[in-house]
Formats: sequence, C-alpha cells, structure tokens
Amino acid sequence: MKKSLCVIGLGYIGLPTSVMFAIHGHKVHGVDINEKAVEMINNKQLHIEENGLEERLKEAVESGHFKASTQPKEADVFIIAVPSPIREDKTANLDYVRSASEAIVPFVKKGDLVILESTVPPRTVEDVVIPELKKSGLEIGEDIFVSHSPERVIPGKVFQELVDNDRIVGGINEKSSAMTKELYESFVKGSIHLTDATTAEMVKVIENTYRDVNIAFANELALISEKVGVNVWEAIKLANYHPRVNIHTPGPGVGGHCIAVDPWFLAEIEPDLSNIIQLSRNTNDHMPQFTADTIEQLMKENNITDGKVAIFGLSFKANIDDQRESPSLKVIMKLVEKGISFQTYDPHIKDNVASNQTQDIDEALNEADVVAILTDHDAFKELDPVFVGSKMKNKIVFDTKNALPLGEWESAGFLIKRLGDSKN
Ligand code: SAJ
Repeated sequence: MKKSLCVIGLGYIGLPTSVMFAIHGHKVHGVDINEKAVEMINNKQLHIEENGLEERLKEAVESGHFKASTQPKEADVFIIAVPSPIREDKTANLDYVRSASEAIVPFVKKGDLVILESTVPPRTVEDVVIPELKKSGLEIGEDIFVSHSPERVIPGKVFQELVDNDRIVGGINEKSSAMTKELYESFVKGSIHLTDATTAEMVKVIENTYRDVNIAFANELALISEKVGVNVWEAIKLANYHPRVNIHTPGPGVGGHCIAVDPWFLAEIEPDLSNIIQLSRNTNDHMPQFTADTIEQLMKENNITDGKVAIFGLSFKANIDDQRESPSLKVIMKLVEKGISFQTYDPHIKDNVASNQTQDIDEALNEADVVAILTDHDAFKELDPVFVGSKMKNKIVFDTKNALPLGEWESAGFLIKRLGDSKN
C-alpha cells in the first residue's frame, strides 16, 4: 500500500532513501534544516555527490511524489536519518536524533510508524527516541509504532546497496517490525531480518567496529612489514586466499562518519570491556602521524630541504566527494606542525575544505618534491607518470593505498615508497 512519508534529514542517507520511496510510488515530504539544500533539491540540483542520484532526484521531483521543506508535516511514516556524530571526548552526540524525534511530536497520529535509520549506541530508541515520542500523549507500541532499521549502504554504491543488501529491522514490538518490513519491501530485494530495536542498534555498530578492528590489524601488519623486509600488500593478498581469512587493507587512517565513530559508541557504554575496540581506534588514529613522519623521512633521506609535498586525495575514500573525518586532513595538520610546505588536490572535491587547496593539478604538482597519494581515486590510478614527473622538482611518490602501477612509475624515473613495503 502506498504511504505518505516524512523523512527528517536529507543528507547522504536521507536523500537517496527519500528518492527511492518516491520513485516507488510513495508520497515523500523531505525535511532538512539546511535551507540551501532544500532549495537545491526542489530545483532537482544535487547538494551531495552520489552515483545515480541526479537522475533519480529528477524523476522523483518531476513525478510530484517528492518535495523538500524545512518543516515536518503529518504523514503515515516518519523516517529519521540525521547525523549521530561523536563529541571531542568521544561520547555520542545524540542531539540531532533527539531534536528530530521532538520535531515530529506535533505531527504524529494514531497508527503512524516512526523509523530511526541513523546509527546510534544500543538503547537509543528506548532511552532517547521513545521518551520524546511519549510527549505526543500517544501510547507507544499501541497507538504509534517504532523501529530501528539502520542504513548499511556504502557511499558511491548507495542505490545498488539500498536494493540488494539485506536489511535489519528491529521493532519495539512485532507490529512495529512487520509494518517496517512491509514498507521497505517497496524496493529492497535483499532479505529483511526482524529483531528487536536494541539488537538492531548493536548489529549496526558491530558491523562497523568489525571493520575498524580489521583495518587496525592491517595497519599494524603494515608497520611490522616495513621492519621485516616484507610487502604487506602481497602478504595480505596471499593470506586472503585462505578460505577463512579476510584481512582488510592498510592506509593513512580511517575516515568517514561511520567506521571512525561507531566503535566509540561501544567503548562509551562499556569502557572496561572494550579493550580491543579502543586499541584499534587508537592504532588507526595514529596512521596520519605515521604518514606525515614518513613524508618527512623521505625528504631527509633524499637531502631535500624546504621541500614541497603535493597531497593527492582529500576525501575519506576513493571516488567520492565526502571529506568528513578524512585522514588526509589530519595528515595536513601534522605537516603544518612540522613546517613542511604542501599543496592539496582532489578532483572530486570542488569546495575548499583544506589548506592550500587547488583545483588545478598542474599547480598542485608545480615544483613539488614528493607526491603523497592518500586516496585511491581512479583518476590517480590513471595518472601519467611522465606528465606528473615533468611538473615536479624531485620525482618521489609516497603511495599509502597501493594505487599506482609501480613498474610504470619506476620506468618514468620515480622513487616510489609504498606504505607497508620495506622494498619500496
Ligand atoms: N579503509 C581502510 N582499509 C580498508 C577499508 C577501508 O583503510 O580495508 C578506510 C577507508 O579508506 C575509509 C574508511 O576506512 O577511510 C571507511 O571506509 P569504508 O569503505 O570501510 O566504510 P564507509 O564509512 O564508507 O561505510 C561503512 C560501511 N560499513 C561496512 O562496510 C561494515 C557501510 O556499509 C555503512 O553503511 C557505513 O559505514 C555507515 O554509514 O555506517
């Protein structure tokens, strides 16, 4: 049955989700506090980059099924997809989740469903969302229904994963779960697994924590490999041929608003029981420092004084425009501390997000001594080493993502240092 939906938060998750429901026949009223974003969305313009979003947004708006606004309104279903960041002290900041829950109170009515999609520490539905919704005077679980259905899509492949991924639905009771399942069946082709709200919260947080711990392991292996005469990329590739091994890849750090954040949700709840989780966070957080130290070392070894580094890659991972919590920004801070000159460049990031940023690759490379590859964008993998070398003062590359074809760059006269590789 087609429903009216009110989606709070039109960012990386809320906007694609709204658009999907709209093009599957539901009537969607999207809400965001960012007036400029609302205006752009209604004009079929993107305020974020995501593959396939542009044409779907156009279709959704033109169908008359999707409209954005700064204010919520009455609906059958409310979906909350707002940020849930961490504070400086690594505790969860649930202010947006709380204020979104509060904002819908005047509009919820008997029979409505409220779904929280934002990633949150276990018990947030019970301890934060429900107390707000109770202010409506409606009986929770009888008059209105509530569930947590965490988003699990990867930036860059959001539309594919929204459809194909399995979905976790945790209702506060069976009716809440059933209603939520029925709604997502509008477009989800993966299986929809039902559980309770707190378990669903836990599932989402442990998925990202698993990845963080695994990446920390890979980063530790990279540091060990540099000492023992091994290329970590080769070692991990070979180990992963084992049917029960799946080691992730090292890099200059872990960015994004999920993997570098969610493990703290568990650490906050049970600090004494989350040793590996906290150690992994700290290991990954140390990688930008290690990256900056290696750049400094490369300059010293090659007798470069007052050298210039070209930082390639500002987004937190390949082929996206999202620089939130990007390790690159932390590497830059460390370079500033060391007094090393640099220019930053990212073909995916059009706004000014970093110091000394340029949109011009020639300017970034001009008179540079070292190019540091911090994000494995396809555009970097396809770079012509002869062109890059022609602009630089010294031909040195620090490849933290194993992105470049080594032989080709060495043939072009480059000295290549690869993270986790004692031979290069
Ligand atoms: N990274 C590594 N090594 C790896 C994999 C990633 O260093 O082997 C780094 C990346 O470069 C990046 C960071 O980790 O800086 C995070 O990237 P990611 O691709 O692992 O994850 P996100 O943050 O884009 O998306 C994750 C996904 N979670 C899982 O894969 C378990 C996604 O499905 C979630 O929806 C998303 O978090 C979220 O919103 O929680």
